[in-house]
Amino acid sequence: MHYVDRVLASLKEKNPNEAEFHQAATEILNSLRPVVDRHPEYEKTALLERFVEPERVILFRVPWVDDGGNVHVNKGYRVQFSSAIGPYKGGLRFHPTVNLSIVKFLGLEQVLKNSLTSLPIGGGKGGSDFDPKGKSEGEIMRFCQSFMTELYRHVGADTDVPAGDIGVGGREIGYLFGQYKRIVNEHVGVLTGRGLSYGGSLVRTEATGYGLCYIVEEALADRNDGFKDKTVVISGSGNVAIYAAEKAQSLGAKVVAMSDSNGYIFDKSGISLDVVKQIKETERGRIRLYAERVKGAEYHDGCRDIWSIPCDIALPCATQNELDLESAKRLVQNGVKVVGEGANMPTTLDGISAFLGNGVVFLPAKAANAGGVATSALEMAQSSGRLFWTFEEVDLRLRSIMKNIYRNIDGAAREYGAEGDYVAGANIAGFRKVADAMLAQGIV
Ligand code: NDP
Ligand code: 2IT
Repeated sequence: MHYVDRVLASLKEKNPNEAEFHQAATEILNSLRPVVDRHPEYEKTALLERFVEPERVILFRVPWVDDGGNVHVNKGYRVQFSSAIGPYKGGLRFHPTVNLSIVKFLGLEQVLKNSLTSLPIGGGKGGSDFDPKGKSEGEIMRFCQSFMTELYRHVGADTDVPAGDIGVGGREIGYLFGQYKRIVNEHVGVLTGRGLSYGGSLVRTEATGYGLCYIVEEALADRNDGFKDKTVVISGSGNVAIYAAEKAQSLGAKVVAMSDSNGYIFDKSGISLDVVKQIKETERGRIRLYAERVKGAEYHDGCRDIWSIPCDIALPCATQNELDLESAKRLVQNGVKVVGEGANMPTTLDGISAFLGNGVVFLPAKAANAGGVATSALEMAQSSGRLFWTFEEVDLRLRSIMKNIYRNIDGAAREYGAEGDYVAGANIAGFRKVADAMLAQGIV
């Protein structure tokens, strides 16, 4: 049996009922077959077995009291996956679906993503099955304080630096940071995505969505094309989706659809992003309201059919496995040219095969959404240097990081005879640096 197949079989046996983790590991390890064949030292040092096993998994209780005086208990998670190339780094997700499988798949993806940024950050991920929807400000604050009252002992500016993800934005990072500072008595860069008044970086809010458009732009430029006059469909209407839409529009594209977990809006004359921002960022309301406010716009229940809208560029920016084989086939039939993953693992494995098999330019999450964490690393650099860079400076760095990622994944794919297969390219390019660091550091 091939080394990769043995590692995968053992991973599934030792971690049953972790479907998302199996999915991420299968995609990654399958890409690494030719790399492992060239490097027998990996098998000798059980490098793949160590690579897929988190260094540390922390599970904890998060008790909190709601406004009515009722006591609730949620689960808290932090998976410190790999510190081979830097301190653990990765977001926190608050969503009722969060479980160990999801946190582990996100953590494994993060290890390779962070490597691709070329910055010195290891990989981790965390979160809770807490549902922020419908909670009051006070409830959100008390939950964040309780979460950090346990987490603080496991994190630190040079140890593990969490950030936002689904359900965790600037508001939550503020409450988490306030509690950390109160307990530890240190004003340090222990979280990224902080507000600009207390150590945050310009562009961090926009970074994931902007970075996604920068790498798509690079892939298009490589084919003598660009965003201008392209029709774009973006799923989600959270942090990543909103700033992907903003950048796509500023590069001359027309964004015609966005969604949330209830349904999607279609506006053939182009989405008015101010209205989306007002609904989502200010009111924390549902995307359905858009169609009530903008003439000519349609709302449809159910988010999956967003992929039936014809477009040149599809940017899934909501959640894992939101784009399956059937949706991929519809996009292909409707002539999609580029798919850029803003969310983590939004496309199922058979969906990815459909894109690759039909000549669609497919930019996988660990490369395409790396702009967020890359800008987090720039926030860390500014924190330790006691510096504050301008918007233009951070944006320029982000752009050059995304260009560099594109060149690296394109180059790695070519080197291994898989030209244009950026899934292989991203997995190989990300893995190489982690593997080198692991080999150099001995059996740890
Ligand atoms: P937000 O919480 O800001 O927004 C999430 C969006 O996705 C919302 O529109 C939400 O709809 C929708 N969504 C969430 N869960 C589901 C679901 N189960 N089915 C359908 N829609 C859903 O999160 P972000 O924008 O930060 O994150 C979006 C994706 O991008 C995630 O996969 C995240 O891991 C990834 N990502 C985020 C980065 C960041 O910097 N924030 C960096 C890199 C990747 P609703 O409001 O109805 O729940
Ligand atoms: O998935 C991701 O890369 C994030 N949620 C951002 C992580 C970070 O540390 O900025």
